[in-house]
Amino acid sequence: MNITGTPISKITINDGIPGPTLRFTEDEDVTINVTNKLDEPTSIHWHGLIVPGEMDGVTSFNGFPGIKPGETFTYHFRVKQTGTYWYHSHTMGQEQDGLYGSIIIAPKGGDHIKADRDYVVVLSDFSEEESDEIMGNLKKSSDYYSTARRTLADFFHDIKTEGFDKAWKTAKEWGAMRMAQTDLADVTGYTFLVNGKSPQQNWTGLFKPGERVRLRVINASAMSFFDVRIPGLKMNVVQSDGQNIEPVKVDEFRFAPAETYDVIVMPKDDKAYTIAAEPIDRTGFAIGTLATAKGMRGEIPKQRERASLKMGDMGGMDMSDMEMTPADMKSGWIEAGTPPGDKALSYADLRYAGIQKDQRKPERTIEVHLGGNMERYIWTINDKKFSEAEPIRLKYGERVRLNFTNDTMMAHPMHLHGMFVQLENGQPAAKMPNKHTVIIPPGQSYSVLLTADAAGEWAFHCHLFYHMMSGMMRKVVVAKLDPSDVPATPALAEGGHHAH
Ligand SMILES: [Cu+2]
Repeated sequence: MNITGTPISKITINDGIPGPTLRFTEDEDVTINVTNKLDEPTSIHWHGLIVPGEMDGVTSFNGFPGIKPGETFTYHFRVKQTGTYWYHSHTMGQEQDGLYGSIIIAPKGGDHIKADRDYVVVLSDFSEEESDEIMGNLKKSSDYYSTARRTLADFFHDIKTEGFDKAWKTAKEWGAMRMAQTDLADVTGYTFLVNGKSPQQNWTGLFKPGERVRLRVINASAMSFFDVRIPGLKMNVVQSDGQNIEPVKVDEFRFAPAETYDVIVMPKDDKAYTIAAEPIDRTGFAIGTLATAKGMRGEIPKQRERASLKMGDMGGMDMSDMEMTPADMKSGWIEAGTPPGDKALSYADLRYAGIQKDQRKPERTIEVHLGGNMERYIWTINDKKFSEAEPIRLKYGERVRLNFTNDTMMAHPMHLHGMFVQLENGQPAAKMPNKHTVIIPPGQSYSVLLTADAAGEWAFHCHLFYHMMSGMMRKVVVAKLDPSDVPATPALAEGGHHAH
């Protein structure tokens, strides 16, 4: 591949980064033959698709053996849902190194979301380095990619050796908040791509003025949260993680690796509009263009201020002794730099389009603490990394709450395979949106509900790639019991979640 001017080796699917868009129709049986031409094992996971465990593509889960060099594995499953999804390797660093693509599932009998044009917008973060090198650098020093982070790592070190009070006083003496300069990303140096194209290469989607254009925006990056906007256009958000929602008009949205939003835009002028996806560490843009003719370019927006961490991002720490005004507690995470009067999408806006079938209250709550050790670059769930932890066990059919608490200063997009969760976002149970990936902001708590309606072994992990690889992952086991033990719920009786 030559994306940045330097030809380098990357992993491709059918010769492309991203791989081909897979187009399915609801209720059809699909067969996908994956031939591994690499000299290492591989896998493909269908992100957000509800498939039997052995088709989910996580090696050693549900007896899936992985795909060895030279082998072909045949995936076969029935497509039980509709919407926008994606796929990626679940083996080593292959996803960061190019092994990803998009999935579009058309509703049987036509889509009620009408559009004259329909484009996939796959965002990714491309590095000339290989994933192994990046991981090695982070293990050597978590601040490898960020000189500002040193201050923060030092601060954590001081807390350990001197206690929080003394460390905080020292930090204060440095001059207010030097650590506020710390950015919100672990890895920098990426080139951000739209459908595999750099800002210079400028992926372009054509339209005629007045047309309704559907953009299926997929964050297929390894480590990058993006603020997405199209200056001059309102975006009508119609899907979140592939699931239809009641439309919400916004000027911008922030999303994490693995999340997707479908938006409808209606460009009225005969000109070029810029799709600008800005990573939250403000180190560039993924840029694409909506234009009435090839070769046109819109204006590139000005880079926004780097979001900086504030005391509010340190919620996991005991700050009871500190003199702070409520204003100090505002989280740097939420400072997206949205212009006054503009509307940024919030999870609270998401309302399921339709009526949720399972509206039971949870039978129990499972606490999920997200933690990390920056000195060793280890990321944990309930203080354990994946290799040290027992699975989380759920009874088939039970309704549980996952209560996340983020004790770290980074946001973590938590992804569960095999089942959608419902966000407890303030909407009534009937209207809680389905998600496959949920951002837990730094220092904050967030809860979701889950109906354990898929028996099997399911990966549950942070979708920041280097966090998953360094421990922030669990196996969730849903055990099928005697049928008489399974509660009769409408959701289960009808075979799980549907988009409609
Ligand atoms: Cu994480």
